[in-house]
Amino acid sequence: NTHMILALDITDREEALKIAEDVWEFVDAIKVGYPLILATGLGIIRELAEFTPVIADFKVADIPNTNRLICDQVFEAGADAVIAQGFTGRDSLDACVEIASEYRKDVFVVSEMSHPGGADFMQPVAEAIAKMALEAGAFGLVAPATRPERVKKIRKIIGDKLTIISPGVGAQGGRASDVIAAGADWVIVGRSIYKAKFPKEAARQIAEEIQDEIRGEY
Ligand code: BMP
Repeated sequence: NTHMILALDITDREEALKIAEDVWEFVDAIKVGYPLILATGLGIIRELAEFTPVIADFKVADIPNTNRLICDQVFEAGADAVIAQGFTGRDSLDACVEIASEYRKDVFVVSEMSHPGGADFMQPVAEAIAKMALEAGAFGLVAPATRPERVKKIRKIIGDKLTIISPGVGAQGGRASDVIAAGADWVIVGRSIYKAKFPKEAARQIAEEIQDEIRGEY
């Protein structure tokens, strides 16, 4: 377990597969989203699933019926988990959880986003979203590595019942060890790996930083 997820926001299929092949041993999952899928098609999910589990980051944020239709497509395409927004409310989230459970797959819910604007409107509702995600039977939350103190707060609310995956490490200024110390289970890293001159080395370094932090805790 490396406690690291690769965010593969690359728009060239060959390049994306090359990076996945290069770094898969240092990550526990690959997160794909609009940039890669819109550029290369949904079929890339099955190709990447050869290397690791795939998290489909579509930030699903619609009415329950549309959420159901979206999640069906995502899981039919071979994804192991989907990311949904929480602000659309309990019924919309329930729809995602319902479809995921039919496929025996997982839902992650965004509580608050990692960019500076994520503090504008999302932060005040993040704790309510975290509680809702817990009650709805989601698998985990997406919480910001750029604000470890917020991850700590969210962890207090949800206890050990939900997994926290945390983007914002490296390019956005967060540190992997800080957010793991704050209670995240996995860090999500994109540019710091796929834009590095040597992606494998970059991945290895962050993985080591995480392992050092975890060892230090015991
Ligand atoms: P990077 O390490 O290059 O900053 O990539 C972070 C990834 O996590 C991107 O795919 C981004 O869309 C996603 N993400 C984020 O950065 N902050 C959030 O709050 C939620 C996200 O999904």
